Amino acid sequence: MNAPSSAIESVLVENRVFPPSEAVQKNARISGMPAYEALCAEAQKDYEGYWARLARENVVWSKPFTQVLDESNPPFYRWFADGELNASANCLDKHMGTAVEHKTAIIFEADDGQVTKVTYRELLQRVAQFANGLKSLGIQKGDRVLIYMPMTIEGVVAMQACARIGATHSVVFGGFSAKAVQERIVDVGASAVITSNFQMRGGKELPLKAIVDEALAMGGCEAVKHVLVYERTATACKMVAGRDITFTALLNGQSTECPPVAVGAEHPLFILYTSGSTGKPKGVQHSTGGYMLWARQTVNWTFDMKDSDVFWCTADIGWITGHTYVAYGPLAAGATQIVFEGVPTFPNAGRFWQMIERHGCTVFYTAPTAIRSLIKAAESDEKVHPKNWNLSSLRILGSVGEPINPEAWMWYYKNIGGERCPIVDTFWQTENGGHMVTPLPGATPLVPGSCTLPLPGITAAIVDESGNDMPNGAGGILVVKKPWPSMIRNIWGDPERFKKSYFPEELKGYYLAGDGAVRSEDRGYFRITGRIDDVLNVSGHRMGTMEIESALVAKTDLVAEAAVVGRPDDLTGEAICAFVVLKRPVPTGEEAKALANELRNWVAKEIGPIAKPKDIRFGENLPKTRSGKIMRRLLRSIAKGESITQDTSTLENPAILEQLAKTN
Ligand code: 6R9
Repeated sequence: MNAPSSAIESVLVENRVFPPSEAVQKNARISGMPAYEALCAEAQKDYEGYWARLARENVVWSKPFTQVLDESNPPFYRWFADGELNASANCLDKHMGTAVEHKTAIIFEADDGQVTKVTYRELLQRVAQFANGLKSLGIQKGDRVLIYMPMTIEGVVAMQACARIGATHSVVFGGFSAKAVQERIVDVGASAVITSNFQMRGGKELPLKAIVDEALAMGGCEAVKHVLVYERTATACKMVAGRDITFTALLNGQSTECPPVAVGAEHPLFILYTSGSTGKPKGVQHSTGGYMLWARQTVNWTFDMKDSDVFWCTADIGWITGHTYVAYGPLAAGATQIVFEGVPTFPNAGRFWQMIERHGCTVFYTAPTAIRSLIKAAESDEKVHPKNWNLSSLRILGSVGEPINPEAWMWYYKNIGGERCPIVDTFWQTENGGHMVTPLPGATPLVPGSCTLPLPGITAAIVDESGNDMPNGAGGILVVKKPWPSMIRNIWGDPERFKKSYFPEELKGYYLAGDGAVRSEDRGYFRITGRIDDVLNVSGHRMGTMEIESALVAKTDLVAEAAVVGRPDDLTGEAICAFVVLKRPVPTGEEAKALANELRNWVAKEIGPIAKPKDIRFGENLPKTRSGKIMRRLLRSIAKGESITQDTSTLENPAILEQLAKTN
């Protein structure tokens, strides 16, 4: 493990305090710090009793649980294990016969601006019909279904329909390559793939089904018996007879009623792949009961969701944020939400602000990287500045995915929130299931750049490498001391890696988040200082350096060796820098540019465009110790453009540093 990075630290310190607005505090579910503290005290006094209460209040159980936390086989914790429920019933059926039944569940805005709305009742019918379609193909409880879909109502329907019949879904972000799709199909053992002929992004029609075809042709996917194809656009795509079926054909004649299948609380609702510091992406396995509890509870606490709210989380369903805060949480809370197909810059960089005005959005949740790029756009073009739109409907703003720098925070606060809306800077991870450390809009005084305090019951702490508590003001490793209901249950098919990655022995059995953090001396507020492992955060997307290195060296005709590090980037948070040794002399000028581009495209093909290195530097060799270890610290300095001040005496070939620093 590297020491917590101080790279982003310099731009992250800000001491102004913004107490909760009175308007939000007045009717908030958690109103004022004493209310927050009372919940923390309740959790501390009777941990299991607290979670049992929340589980009863937030989840509809078809069979009530009698056990709360089962710690008999750590770290394989089980929650509410003898209880039974259905996640889809908790999002849809439970609203039938209530005021929510005919309320708008989803306001869908397509890439081209066309709007479609569905009520909770209609959504339930569509989910049930789709679930019947899945059943007609023989898909059933326990099967794994891979979903590779654009942001659409149909994407949410596909996830909910799997949940309804007890099939475990694994959603793959539409920006991942055929190779990445194939690896996930194989690892998860999918028997069906749900996809779309094309997706529309920024006015362009991009293929999805063709990528699935390519993935399936790579081999190892023999278990896939069905490919279900949503006809998003009128353009035809290749269909394989006997394997592929369109949504229209699948749904034809299917009933809009389908009883939800009750599953045990520990039944895997989904598996979502995320990058780790070593090896292939990890299939993060989540439960049904504990996950649903926290999805709903955090929507109600962090976003203080009210009946009248119009919620918009801009995350794609291919990421955890799109699972918890698009596909499940808002529906379980009975909220009206916006689902957006397109990109924030099409037809121009005012799209988000225009949509907030158009739909009367009240709670807006996005990533710092989007905010930073929209600041840049607004500063260079008056026409897309948010002041051109009426954003007075907003009452709460949220941030997720990476640290938000105080400058971006202040701009968001002033220009989007009109200095009226609290910003909830929510820290959490794929493995956490839902928010962990975050302000509560009606309670927590805000400090820009700080995710403030753990939610009640979340035992987040900062420790040293032996698991000892660090005092406020001293940085350390972020851990969670006690298991919590929505935590990761396993790495799919790899329990050993699960134990090693998240519960290293030296940390006393605590959950290791993989981030460095520090608590402020005055308030004990948490500030995340960045990953302490070899995971990069590029535009809020997690990328393993090893993953990108393996992709580069897989280009065996060209690449001999590669090392990948991150460097700070104003727009994307971190940028990917690759140092590459070719199987030919070090190129310069146009040749170097052409080869760098070839390698970027190669990485896009191996993993996806989000993994393309921004910088590629060529050298004869990499800086290594005499024992052959690549000195990444030095590479990080070179990537940042710093002069090397570290001790280089253990280097095998110090001259290489100069060469790498020169080429770009
Ligand atoms: C939800 C999500 C998790 C990593 C995490 C951390 C970073 C997320 C953050 C944040 C600072 C925040 N991260 N939220 N850092 N402040 N509010 O993003 O999950 O894709 O798994 O990424 O993102 O480094 O470890 P995931």
